Amino acid sequence: MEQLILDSKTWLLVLTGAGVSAESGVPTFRGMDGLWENHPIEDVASPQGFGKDPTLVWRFYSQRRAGAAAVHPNPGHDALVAWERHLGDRFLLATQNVDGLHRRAGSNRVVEMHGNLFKTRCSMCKRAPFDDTTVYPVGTVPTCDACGGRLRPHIVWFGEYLDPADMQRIEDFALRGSTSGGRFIFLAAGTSGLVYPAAGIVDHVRAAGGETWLVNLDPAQNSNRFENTITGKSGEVLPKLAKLG
Ligand code: BJW
Ligand code: ZN
Repeated sequence: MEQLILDSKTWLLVLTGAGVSAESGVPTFRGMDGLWENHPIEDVASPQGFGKDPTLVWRFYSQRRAGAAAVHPNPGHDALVAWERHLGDRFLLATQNVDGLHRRAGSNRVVEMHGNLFKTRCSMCKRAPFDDTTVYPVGTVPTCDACGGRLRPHIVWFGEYLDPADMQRIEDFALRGSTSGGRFIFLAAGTSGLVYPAAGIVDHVRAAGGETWLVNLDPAQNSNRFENTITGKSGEVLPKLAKLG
């Protein structure tokens, strides 16, 4: 297998998706054919779906909270922790995963692009998102202590904008990496390349002169836009991929 050399001139931006948590036992989205209990994912992960049936949406997220709380990081998560320790501020992890497993593994320089399963916020007032591990009883919708409005998961749903501060952090890192005079690498792992804006990062990196790598079990929608592709499980490939120099 080709090796990724991570030395004192390397800047590394990593993007992860559901496939990285698959070996921990977290189901992927497209692995479920984009369905949860026969509901299209867009129905339980969109503001329209929440407006129509908030109890269904809370059942989906409560079930996922319980599932994510019961699993553990895998060797793919651990490899990324080791790379961050080696590269320090020349490393950034942008994850689409909301399960919190990267932080539990020990990653610190993490941007959770699609939010966090263990945070809740009010859909009505400006109260800040708060930590919440509650698995709400089926059929209930929690309400806000401050305004009485419906609480919702702190998740970026379809049709919602990602936090501009998160996107800025990724762009700033890419700019610093690509103008550093060193080697700027983008590596995506365990993601189908279907959901934007994450799926478009590869194009921005190539335009900025970066090197691109993909580690995925199946071909991704955007595979042909990567220069290096490795087919396999992230928990097996990532621990062997890098040579720390
Ligand atoms: C393994 C493995 C192993 C398995 N090892 N690999 C431009 C073009 C077209 C559409 C759009 C566009 N810009 C925006 C859109 C609309 C939309 C979008 O992208 N739609 C597409 C479906 C076409 N995007 C948005 O709405 C985004 N918002 C936005 O852009 O705002 C601006 C805007 C406003 C108003 C209107 C329009 C635009 C927000 C997207 C938020 C996505 N949210 C979700 C659900 C919430 C999170 C949650 O509840 O968990 O996030 S969708 C779902 O997909 C989830 C994931 O984070 C995301 C990505 O999925 P991921 O991680 O890639 O997982 P899978 O399952 O798809 O793939 C897993 C892969 O792993 C597979 O390939 C396997 O082979 C592999 N694998 N085991 C390695 N062991
Ligand atoms: Zn409120």
